[in-house]
Amino acid sequence: MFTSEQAEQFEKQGYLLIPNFVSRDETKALLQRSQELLERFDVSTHPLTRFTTSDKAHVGDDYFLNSSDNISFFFEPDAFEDINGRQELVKPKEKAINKFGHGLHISDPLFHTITVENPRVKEVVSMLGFEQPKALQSMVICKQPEIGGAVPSHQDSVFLYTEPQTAVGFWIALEDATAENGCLSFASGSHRTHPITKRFVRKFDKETGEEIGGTDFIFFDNHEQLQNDLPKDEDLNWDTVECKPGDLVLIHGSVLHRSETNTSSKSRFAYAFHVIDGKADYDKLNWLQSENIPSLW
Ligand SMILES: O=C(O)CCC(=O)C(=O)O
Ligand SMILES: [Fe+2]
Repeated sequence: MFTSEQAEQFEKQGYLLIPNFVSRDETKALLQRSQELLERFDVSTHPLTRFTTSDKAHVGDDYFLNSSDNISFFFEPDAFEDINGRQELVKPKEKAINKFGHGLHISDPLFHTITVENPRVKEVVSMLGFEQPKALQSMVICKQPEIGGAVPSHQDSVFLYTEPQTAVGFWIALEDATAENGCLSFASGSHRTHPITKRFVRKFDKETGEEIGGTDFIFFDNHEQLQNDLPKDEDLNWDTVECKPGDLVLIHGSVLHRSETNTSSKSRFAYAFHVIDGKADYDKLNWLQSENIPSLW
């Protein structure tokens, strides 16, 4: 049961830990499927391993921009080393991927069920007041041993922008997430004090209105002023949220959150998906465009 006290705590903190949201068996099955997907993925056809020219970043952009309804794999930069002027993969592929998505909930039956057909998820979105909840994106974040990169402080609505803002993240630990292996931490209450002042967008030609490939940030008029006026990350209080497999962390679209590098020997797999309300406007500037955004009811 998702109680009104939990909804209140979420509104207050901008995040909420719900222990045992997914059963032990389901969590195990999701972790096992994640490992199967990593094993099955063909590294030889991946753009970042095929292209070593200066175009690499753009190839990555296209691969990223086309990932909304399939299972695309994104490497950890530290899985590559420069060997005789070539970037070579120096980790086994299963240990080299930072995350994969963003359409697990569309293409994989197990992830589909846990996301789109999950009565507990429906209960949470209903309690949070969603009218037309839609599962916009999903990913497994691997946070690999030794090289799992940090996720710098950010607000999800910058990347999943609706008007009014409605994005909420569902982050489910598939393994223990601890301070050692880079669990999430939150600036509690920052969703109330730190408005969204920028957006991550697709690039368009100003004259023709045509999409020109790649992504960028655009900044709102209040961006600079608020950057100066609001407390900086280092002056905020960060709550470290350790999790057991199957625990859920709900993430408000405007709350500042981050995770540290994993320097430990243990991976930290998590499944995260984001829900928006279909009643809000989701425009074509958003990096993620999809014909196929599943409704939760
Ligand atoms: O798993 C992480 O380290 C970051 C996840 C995150 O920022 C999100 O799911 O919104
Ligand atoms: Fe996030």
